[in-house]
Amino acid sequence: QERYDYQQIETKWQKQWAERDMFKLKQEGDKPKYYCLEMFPYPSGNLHMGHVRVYSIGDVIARFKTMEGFNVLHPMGWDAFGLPAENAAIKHNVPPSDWTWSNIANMRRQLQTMGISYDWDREVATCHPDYYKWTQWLFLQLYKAGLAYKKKAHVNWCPSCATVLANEQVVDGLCERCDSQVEKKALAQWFFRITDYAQRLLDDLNKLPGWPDKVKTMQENWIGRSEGVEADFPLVEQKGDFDKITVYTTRQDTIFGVTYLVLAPEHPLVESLVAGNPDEENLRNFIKKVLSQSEIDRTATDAEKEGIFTGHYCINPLTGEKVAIWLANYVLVDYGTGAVMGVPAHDQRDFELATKYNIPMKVVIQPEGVDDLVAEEMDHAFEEEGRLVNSGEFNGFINTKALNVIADKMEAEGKGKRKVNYRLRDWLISRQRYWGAPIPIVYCEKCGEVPVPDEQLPVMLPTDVKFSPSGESPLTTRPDFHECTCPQCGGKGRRETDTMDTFVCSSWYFLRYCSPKDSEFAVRKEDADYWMNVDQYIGGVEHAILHLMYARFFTKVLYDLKIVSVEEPFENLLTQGMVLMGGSKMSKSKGNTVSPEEIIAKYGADTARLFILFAAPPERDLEWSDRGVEGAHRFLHRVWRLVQTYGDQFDNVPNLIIDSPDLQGLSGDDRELVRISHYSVKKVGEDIGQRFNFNTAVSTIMEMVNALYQYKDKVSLDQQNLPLVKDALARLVLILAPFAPHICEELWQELGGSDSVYKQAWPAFDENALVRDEVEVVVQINGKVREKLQLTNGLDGETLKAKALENNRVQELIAGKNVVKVITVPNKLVNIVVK
Ligand code: ANZ
Ligand code: ZN
Repeated sequence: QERYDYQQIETKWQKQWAERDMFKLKQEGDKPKYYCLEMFPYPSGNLHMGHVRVYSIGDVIARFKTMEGFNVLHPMGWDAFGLPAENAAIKHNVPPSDWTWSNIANMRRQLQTMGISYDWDREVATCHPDYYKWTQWLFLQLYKAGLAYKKKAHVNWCPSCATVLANEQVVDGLCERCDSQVEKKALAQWFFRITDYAQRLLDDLNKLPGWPDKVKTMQENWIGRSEGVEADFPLVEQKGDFDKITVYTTRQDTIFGVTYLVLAPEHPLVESLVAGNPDEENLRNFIKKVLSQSEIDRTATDAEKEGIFTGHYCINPLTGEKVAIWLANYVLVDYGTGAVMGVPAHDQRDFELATKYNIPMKVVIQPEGVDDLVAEEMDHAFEEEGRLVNSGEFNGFINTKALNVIADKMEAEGKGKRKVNYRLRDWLISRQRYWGAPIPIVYCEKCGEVPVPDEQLPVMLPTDVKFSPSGESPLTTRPDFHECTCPQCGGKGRRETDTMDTFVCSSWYFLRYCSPKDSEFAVRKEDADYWMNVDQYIGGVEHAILHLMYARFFTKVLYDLKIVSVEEPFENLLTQGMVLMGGSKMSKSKGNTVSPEEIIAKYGADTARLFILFAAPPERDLEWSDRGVEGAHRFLHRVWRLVQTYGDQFDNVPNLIIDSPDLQGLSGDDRELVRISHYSVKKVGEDIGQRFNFNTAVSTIMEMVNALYQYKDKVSLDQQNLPLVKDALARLVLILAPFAPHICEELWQELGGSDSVYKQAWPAFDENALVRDEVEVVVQINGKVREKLQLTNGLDGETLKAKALENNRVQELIAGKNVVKVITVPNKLVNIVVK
């Protein structure tokens, strides 16, 4: 074949691979296993370059590990529930399920044109009843273990649409659909008790040396462990059920500096402080205003601190002083105890509130050796280390040392207790949405909350739905869905109409891939035992916190329930960088995207893959470059032509790979050919297998191709060692195959290879072949590089000097000058000093 007809080649092999079930997993008993997983995509409609990048990376690894002799699990599926399908349904009047399945079909087709080695028989889609049946079953396992529970939580509520909004649907405090002011409404919501696992999720980060440090740090911060004290401030007068307020502080060393106390506006005590209060109206307006602010707006460091005095007081347990009780926006109800002691001199947020409302400040820490802080003169809080003052018996202590002493005293006197807190909250998993896995619970007037029995799963999501203009979930408006009988007493029941957060579906899909078709189990124990953990997980760093935390949580729960035997799901994690265009992330809204489909049509999938793997190391951002794509394309042409040059010259050369070449008696050029071939195999294998340096692997392959061309151009055909050339070309094709599988499959067949290139073993290399017979020695004159000599390895200094001085060019350059000195470094350098 003369021309590199990539379209014909790619179509042909994709078809043949499919017909021959090439990528169907065959679990061979004597091989070790390798589970290579890329984060599955949301079926938005079309692949984008970010997808091309992550799936190309995964495919190189999967193909390489297959060649290395592993049983490789390399599956693909769809994270298919979620809000965009509902929005599309409302906009275009198509049912979410139709929209989703047609997107899946399109994206599957696009992925297939990339030639990725997926076992499509293992495909899963989270919106398929065979999948969400098990999501529901897992929900029930958590429920039965006491890890799923219902409680009231504040959700975004659009009063005019009469519906709950996801955070993304609230734009600048307004409903995305109708622009009304969004309110916070307390509605009963389902939660998973991930906080029970906070400490384990934190501790076990130490068991993940194969994760990037930045991801582990993000998880650590998200878990946000802190050690402090819960301190009791007795109320001056009992209010309702309360006779004290418990605050959480990590800075009990500052307790003598407390000048007020703050409750979150949602704190349960607040109602009894407000009801009948002379300032009731203002207080209620304030509370309403704060509740309409998002948590982010309330807690951002630069957010305006706002508060209001309740008119009530409590008592500082250590000083006995009367302390005013305030409400403020920056205190959150669901962290610590929802109450904070205000120390304006030493906490910046408190400082800002106190300054704004003229609340007194009291300095209780002086900077060491300076001792001149005066409350009236401060322009920000003093938060550093120092010595305690105005702190009674603790005066003179270094504040960090006083932490323990004061905690001891409070515990001894029953005024407080040490407490560890986590920023991590329980996971709110219910969505008042249609396109998600229905939560398998029935409410019965007699029996209350009743779990749906296993044999009634899945609770099917109706797919023939119409949306009302408000976008309310069709589940709530369809009696045929929510009217049911109670599984326990047979009486009248009402089905839960909330569905699960899509993060629930994606928290266990890596397990389903181990037994994708099983009808008895979510995952078969023996399958999970064989395949887990995922050896290499690849995906975007945007999932560093939520998805990766939830997947770890699920794995730990399933470990505790003895469903799986591993405590961590992902042994190694690679977070690939973004694909940039002109320095910013490719995105539809910026209009700077390049369509993978067009690139593949124009240059072929092999070019697209090769470019994207060559353009940057996988963890770095990658700048899209048309020139780069063309370069990759030209390179493949060059590889093609090289093999074609030899054409029928190989007719009488039986070998492909020569395992241990006979190095004796080879000419210099043949010897170098062998060296380059073996060196390239070694280098590319290490770059892929040990470091994921795909870009340097590709440049090594490019250098190898250059060397092969040099050999071809330099040595006349009748002098060429054709068995060695064929060996070199076979090696080239094998090591390029993980990157550019179609062209390599075609060339492999042309070289006379048997079976598929995908089924070949990664070639071995011979250490002896790596040793250079010749080395390049640089000749400098007065320190400037003037000539390079190819010399036999290992010459001594005297010989080197002689070789350099007899060189023609060197003689020209030093003609008429005095050689003062010659310095030699064996195998490297000759420096001639002249005057
Ligand atoms: C008094 C104090 C003095 C504080 C001081 C800090 C500095 P971490 O480390 O994140 O756990 N806090 C406690 N509960 C809160 C809530 N629900 N909403 C907002 N803030 C809250 O932070 C603990 C500190 O954050 C606590 O220590 C408390 O303020 C505040 F010089 O108590 B501190
Ligand atoms: Zn009942």
